[in-house]
Amino acid sequence: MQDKSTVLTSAFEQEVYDGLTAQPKYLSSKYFYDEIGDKLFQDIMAMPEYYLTDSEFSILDRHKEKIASIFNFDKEPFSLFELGAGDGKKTKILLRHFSEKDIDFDYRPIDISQNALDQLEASVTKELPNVEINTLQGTYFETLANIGESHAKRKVILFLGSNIGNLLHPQAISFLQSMQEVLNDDDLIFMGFDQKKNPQTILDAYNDKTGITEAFNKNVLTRINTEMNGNFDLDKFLHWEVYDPETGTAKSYLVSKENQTVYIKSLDLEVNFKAWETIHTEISQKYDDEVVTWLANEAGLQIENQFSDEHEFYKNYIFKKKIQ
Ligand code: AVJ
Repeated sequence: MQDKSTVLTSAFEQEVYDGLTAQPKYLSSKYFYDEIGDKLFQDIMAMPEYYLTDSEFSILDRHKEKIASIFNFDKEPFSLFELGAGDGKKTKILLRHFSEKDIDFDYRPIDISQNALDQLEASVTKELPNVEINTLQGTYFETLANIGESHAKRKVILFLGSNIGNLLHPQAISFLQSMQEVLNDDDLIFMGFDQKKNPQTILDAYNDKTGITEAFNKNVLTRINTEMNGNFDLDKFLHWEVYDPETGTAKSYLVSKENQTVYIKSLDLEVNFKAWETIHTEISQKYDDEVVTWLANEAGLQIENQFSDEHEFYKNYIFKKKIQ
C-alpha cells in the first residue's frame, strides 16, 4: 500500500494510482502515446485491417473540391486549425489542393508533441512552400482557449481520425461544447467519425493477427515499467477486444492470465491481479447520423454538411454554431 510520504508528481502517476486501485481496474488510452506508442500507432494506420485511415484519406481526396468551396465560401482569408495534427498525412491532401487553387489561408496545427510539430513543419515547408504554417504546442483544452473567439480571421477547425471516439458521450459533448465556445457564426468545424458497420470489420481493425494493436495496448504497461519503475510482465496479459453493435462501443482490455502481484516502485504500490481480472484501457466509439446529430445539438452545434467514403465506413461532418 502507498504510504503518505509518496508524492504523486504527474497526472500520469495519479491516474495510474487511481485506475489500478479501482474496482474494476482501468488505465487511460491517452497514455499509449510516447515515442514508441506514436510509432506503433503509425504501424496501426498502415495495417490493412485498420480501415479508418484509408477511408478518411479517400473522403478527403474524393471531396476536396467541395470541401474547399465550403471552407472558402466568402473568399476571405481563413485560418485552418488542426487539433492533434500528428504527421499531417491526410491534411496535406487539403493543403495541396487549397494551395493549387490559390486559396488564402494559413495552417495552424496543434499537437501535444513538439517533435511531431517540428517534423510536420519541416515537411510542409519542403513539400508545400506556399502554405503558411504556424505550429502551436499543447493539449486540446489549453490550445482551444488560446485559439479564442477573438482570432482575427475566420476559423476552420479540423479534428480528424475519429479521435473523438476515445471519449464517452458526455465527455464528447463537453469537448464539442468547448470547441463551440471559440466559434463565431461563420466559423466551421470539420470532424471525422468512424461509423457503425459489420461488427467483424470493427473487431478485426482492433485485433490484428500480427499483434501490433496488442503491443500498442500493452505500451501503457511498458510506460509504467520504465517511467514508474514497475515490474509488469507483458506476457502475463492478454489483449482483448469487444464490440457492442447496439451501443457502437469498442472496448480494449488487458486481461491477467494468472494470479499475480505487480509492484510499482515510484508509487510504492502493490497491485494484485486475480486470474482473468481485467484492466479496461480504451474505448473507440462508432457512430451513426442520429448519434452525431444528437451530440452536435447537445453542444450547441448543427451539421452543415457530411461526406462519406464509398463503403460508408466513415464520415466527415461539417458543424457550425447553432442559430438560435
Ligand atoms: C487514434 C483514437 C482514433 O480508437 O481507432 C487504434 C486508436 N486504438 N487501434 C482508435 C487506436 C487501437 C484510435 N484513435
